[in-house]
Amino acid sequence: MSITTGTTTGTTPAEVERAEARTAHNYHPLPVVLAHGEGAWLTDVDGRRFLDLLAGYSALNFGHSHPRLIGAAHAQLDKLTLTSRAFIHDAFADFCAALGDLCGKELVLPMNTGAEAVETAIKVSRKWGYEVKGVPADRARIIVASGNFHGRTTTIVGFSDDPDARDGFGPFAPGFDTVPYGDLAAIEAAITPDTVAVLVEPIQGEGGVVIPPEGYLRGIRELCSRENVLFAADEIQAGLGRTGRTFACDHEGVVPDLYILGKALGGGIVPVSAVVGNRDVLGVLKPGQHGSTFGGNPLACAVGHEVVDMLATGEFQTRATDLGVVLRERLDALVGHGVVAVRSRGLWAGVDIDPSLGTGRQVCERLMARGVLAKDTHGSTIRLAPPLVISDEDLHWGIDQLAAVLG
Ligand code: IF1
Repeated sequence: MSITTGTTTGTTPAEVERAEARTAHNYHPLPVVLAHGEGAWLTDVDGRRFLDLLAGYSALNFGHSHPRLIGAAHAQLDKLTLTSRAFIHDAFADFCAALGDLCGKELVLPMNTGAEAVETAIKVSRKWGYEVKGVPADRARIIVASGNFHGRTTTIVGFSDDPDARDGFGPFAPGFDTVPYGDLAAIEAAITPDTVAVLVEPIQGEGGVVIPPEGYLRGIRELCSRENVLFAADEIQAGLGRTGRTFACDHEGVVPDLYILGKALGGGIVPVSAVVGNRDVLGVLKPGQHGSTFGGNPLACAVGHEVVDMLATGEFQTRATDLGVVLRERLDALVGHGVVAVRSRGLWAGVDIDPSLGTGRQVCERLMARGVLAKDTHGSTIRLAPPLVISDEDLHWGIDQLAAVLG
């Protein structure tokens, strides 16, 4: 493959230091300063090319600068970019109808970031609990799973069990009960008359692409239906084609009461998130009770609608399924050769590296030197999530680089 890839440890130190001189150090980025992206490939300020195996934590499912998405953004940029929800604009109804139809639901509540959508789902679930289920005021409880990642607001980190995400940010909001992920009996045992929702990722991303036992999602669905509890599925990272289906819940034929969406819904261009459900749940919100300055803005709706149209054909889901077989076969072949365990669904894999070979971060640094960008989760686990537009050839080349750094 005649490409110039990252053959050193990254961009010149001066560029890196300049980038970091004026920012809070809430990240420890790899020493690379990117300047251009197209498809599955990125180019840094020195012209070095990198294969992107992170895809913005699944916000770039359609790759960098997808022509359909860039086109939709350009067309809207020249028309109207923001009105606030004090008024309606001509891209709003079509986006909400298209997204609602994709989910098979009646109503869409558009927000911007994933955390805002999760917070919205928490507020709606509580309000539904008080006004529909009849839970006494301020008694609502929501069941969450250990190992969760749902965002960085103080409500959300308050029910995180990751010390880095949680410590030092208290006091936290009450009303959350944590149970082991994948354990249906634990959910059943945790449900009380005050429980208004079960909030889980259908596959845990930051936990290291943790796939629950077959039947877990169906079990949650049945439990929630039986106990009059809402099933809120955080599909922000797992959804929108990543696992080979439109939604990760589709693998078990499960429809949650609330879809919580984000990341790829914005096409890798603008933050677009949403909570999607039926009127009997989202209808509890009345004017003035929830909102957002940018939620549902014209640019977001134009890009989000194009994303929905791109997902409607199923081509990206099929692509993630077919290339996911290649990804899994190649990774399985590395077990015993530097890889301890592999978890994957579609084009999304958690790879546990033999700790004796280094940390996940160290492996990612070695990958960067060979022209591949990826991100560790915790310890010696790396997550691989290429854009769904990656070619078969590039996917093989990327895994070849992983095999080489482990060899
Ligand atoms: C960071 C992690 C991934 C998410 C799920 C909600 C959100 C996220 C399942 C919130 C966001 C991002 C956040 C970003 C890194 C990344 C991440 F490492 F933090 F945990 F992907 F796994 N639900 N995940 O994955 O969405 O508000 O960010 O739009 O905070 O470092 P957001």
